[in-house]
Amino acid sequence: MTPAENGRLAGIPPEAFPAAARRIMARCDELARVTAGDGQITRVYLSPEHARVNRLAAEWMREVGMSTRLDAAGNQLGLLPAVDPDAPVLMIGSHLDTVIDAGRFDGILGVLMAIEIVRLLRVPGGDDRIWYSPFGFGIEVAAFSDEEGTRFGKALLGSSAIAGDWDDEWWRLADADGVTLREAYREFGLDPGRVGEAARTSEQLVGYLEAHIEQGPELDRRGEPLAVVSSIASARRFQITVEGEARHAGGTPYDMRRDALLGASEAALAVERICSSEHHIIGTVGQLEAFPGAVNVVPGEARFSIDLRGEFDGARDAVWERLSRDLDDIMGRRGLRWRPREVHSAPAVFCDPLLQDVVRAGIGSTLPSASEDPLTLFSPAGHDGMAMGSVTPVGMLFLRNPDGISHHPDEAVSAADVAIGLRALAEAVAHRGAESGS
Ligand code: HGY
Ligand code: MN
Ligand code: MN
Repeated sequence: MTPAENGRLAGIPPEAFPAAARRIMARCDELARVTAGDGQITRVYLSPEHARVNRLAAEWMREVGMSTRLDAAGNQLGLLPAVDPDAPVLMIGSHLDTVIDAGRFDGILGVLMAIEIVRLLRVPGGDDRIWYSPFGFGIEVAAFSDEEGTRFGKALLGSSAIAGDWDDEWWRLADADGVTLREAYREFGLDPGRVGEAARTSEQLVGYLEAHIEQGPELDRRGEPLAVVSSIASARRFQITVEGEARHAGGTPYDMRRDALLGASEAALAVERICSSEHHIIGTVGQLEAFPGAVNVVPGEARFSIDLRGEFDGARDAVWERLSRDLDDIMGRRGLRWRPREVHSAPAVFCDPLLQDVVRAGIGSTLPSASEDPLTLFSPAGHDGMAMGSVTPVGMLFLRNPDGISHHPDEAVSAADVAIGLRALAEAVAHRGAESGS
């Protein structure tokens, strides 16, 4: 029997799932040690740590029989081919980069689960040392190089390159040390002129599937381990500069002050007030700096970020218009000037109905009763599927994240949930295989 028989898993012993989950948990710990931060997990695009985790992921991909390559955008890829060498691939994966002082599962879990899916589903060829996908499509594991946008502000750089949506304007983006994206490519050993070679066509892909921790509390609150994702929020990110006047902190009366930090602070409160009053709109000010940054000087300049998300692009953009008008009022009243610079924009992505169905069937196979309906959730968190959605159908599986804490060292997932998640994901892939007639 092959794992694909009747679109259901067969011949996979039940203990294979917890064993794979234990391996994943140990590898999440191993990857957590590859960091630029002292006692923190911080791993950004095109850094020495990025190169090290790519090498580890490649080693683990080869161990389960995949051929590996680093693509032109620094994404680490592994291929389990179909018997037909011209067959398209189902891409499964997530990202290996992190935010600053991150948890150990965001992105990483999805890459490691994809590698275990290959181990669970692969079938031997005539020669026992060669492994194949049992389906009419190959399985390609993607360890995306940049999803978070931590280093250059613009997120989804790795998956955007694969989706063929590269914008040459991005080469001028610079990190906090002034290193441009173009320079960072060269330092990493990549050729900026060849980034287009990372692009894939719709014909080469069957779809993109990703498993990810939820990064919110819904599953934990409902006592469920898994959910199907219906859509991924649209996102825009801005860097705002506020200009006022730096003056003496003691000698300047309040009616003469043009305090840029107070304008920025009032703006941050406006972000909370406006976004929290709208359904499925979320706004966050995560960075705020005052200049010149002296204890006895009224801040003459302030810079802050706005991360704005929404279930629908139109509603998100309407909130940005409303926020802009509010900022005009706040700054005008305080004698300040402000200007926004948009550093990231990605549309909402709706998960493909067929891939939602196969993920739902996968989760269904793990439920005690066939009449239970798996939970469906919208994702306010961003994922590589936002970029991949422009080139291929996208499907996602969420795993319970206790207390919903993420982008924080306490981020967690249980080995038991990972084992259930693996079973659901393997079933989902097998169901997709059945749809392709294998
Ligand atoms: O910011 C996000 O939503 C994602 O975790 N990159
Ligand atoms: Mn993240
Ligand atoms: Mn992530």
